[in-house]
Amino acid sequence: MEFWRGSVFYEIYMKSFQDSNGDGLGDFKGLTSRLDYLADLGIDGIWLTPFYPSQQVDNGYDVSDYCEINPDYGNMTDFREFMKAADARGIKVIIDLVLNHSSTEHAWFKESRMNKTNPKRDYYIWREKPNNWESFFGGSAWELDELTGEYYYHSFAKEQADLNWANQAVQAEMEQVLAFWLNEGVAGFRLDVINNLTLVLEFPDNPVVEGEMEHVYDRNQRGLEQALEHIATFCRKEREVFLVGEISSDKLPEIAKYSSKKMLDVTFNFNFGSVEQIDAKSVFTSLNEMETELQEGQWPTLFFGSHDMSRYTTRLADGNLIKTKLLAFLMLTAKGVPFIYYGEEMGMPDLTFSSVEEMRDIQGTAAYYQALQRGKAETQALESAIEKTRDKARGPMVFPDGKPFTSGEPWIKTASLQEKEALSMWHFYKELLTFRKEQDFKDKEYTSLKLDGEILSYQRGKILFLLHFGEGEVVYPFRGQGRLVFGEADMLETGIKIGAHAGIALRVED
Ligand code: TEU
Repeated sequence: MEFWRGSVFYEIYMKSFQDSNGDGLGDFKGLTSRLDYLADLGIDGIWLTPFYPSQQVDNGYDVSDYCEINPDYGNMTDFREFMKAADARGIKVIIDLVLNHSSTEHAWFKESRMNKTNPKRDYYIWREKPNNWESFFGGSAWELDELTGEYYYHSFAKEQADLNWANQAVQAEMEQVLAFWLNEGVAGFRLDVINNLTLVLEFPDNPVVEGEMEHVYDRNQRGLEQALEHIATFCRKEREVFLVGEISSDKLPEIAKYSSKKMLDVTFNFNFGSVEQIDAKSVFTSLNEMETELQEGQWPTLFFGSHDMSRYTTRLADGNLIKTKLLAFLMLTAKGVPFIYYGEEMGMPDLTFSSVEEMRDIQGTAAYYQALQRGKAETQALESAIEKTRDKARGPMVFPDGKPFTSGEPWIKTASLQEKEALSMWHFYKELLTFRKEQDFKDKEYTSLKLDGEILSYQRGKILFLLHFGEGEVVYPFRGQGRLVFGEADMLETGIKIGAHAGIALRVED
């Protein structure tokens, strides 16, 4: 079995995990000092957000050198020590790679913009005239560069110029980048917005329906499969390499196309990540969809949060840690590859904001200034910035041994998040991860997947999972022979009595 199929990954947002030198930014030395914490928690792999030199216009997703370490985070020696220490603890490391665009501060772009005949001109996408394509952060995706009087394409911020993947020279450069990090021992890559790689090179305008642009010609284009096959074949020349694709879509058929033995191992399934509400029925529908839309061997990802979205305890559980625990139980027991977002295990909620000065993320600040430009009042502009800012999920990590509980760090949203609750969350994650390790369901398909009222149930191997999404107690009419192996419930003559928002596991006999 491929190592990733039974693994639990843990996403670390570089800036906010652990600082070692008091400059207020996380770094590799800090991270290394926390590996024991992560090993003890019981995760198998780490996904690191970009740590390369960068202007930090989009938190490092604007890379200015693909084969170096941002000095804020340390140096290559620190990175190697981190890798060695992770390896010694059996923790695999996958790194975030931004193949779609680079920073405009990258040497390639600096050369590219010099003149129209520069050998690096075609590393990027230059046009005499823009079309109507919009950038993800708002406004035109084309920026006029005075130097040559042409426009370059940027599907994100104007400081993130899209690389021209149709150019073989760009592919060859990126192969060297992949080889560099593989040689450093990374177990795989999280490939950022990988579905933006290919474009319709005639650049037709995208249709606009009711004021909203439909991304018909700038995403998921022909040639993407070949590009991914090419990357995958290159990476897997010598060993197994885990490839996770970020395809910005919550539509399974769309993302499933790109996961196969020849392409990506898994593609992020944004379903749970983008929903605003969750209940037994919607989870049942989603899990069923994963069963019907994915072919044999295709494995879904399971996550509720990331650096791009509101934290799930706030978004889906109103900060109620009992409900949050049920979702954690789902993420770590359903079929798929779970990705824990740092701090979830402490029940960290979203940060709150009262002014745009407190924000760093371009998605929030851009929304603010664009609203003002459209003539909105300051309060409305702030509202939209608060809605959009991804900083809400990027607060400093609080460890169980940390002091912030007494000093009231800004990430503590309400007084109701007490040390006791956070620690109980942490214990829960640890127990669940230990349970996962001990039992043999991780690589198993579902032998049943059912919904009975507010109870979702699935069986994998010999373990039957019951997840109760409702209030109050219910009795689930279980008649077989079973032993409770996780969670709390009363085994009655008539069935199993389960409390509100509880998840339990039974080992059943044939
Ligand atoms: O995100 C790409 C992206 O479009 C996501 O924002 C996605 O659409 C959203 O999460 C779905 O809900 C990646 C990085 O994760 C993000 O932080 C960067 O800003 C972006 O690429 C540009 O590199």
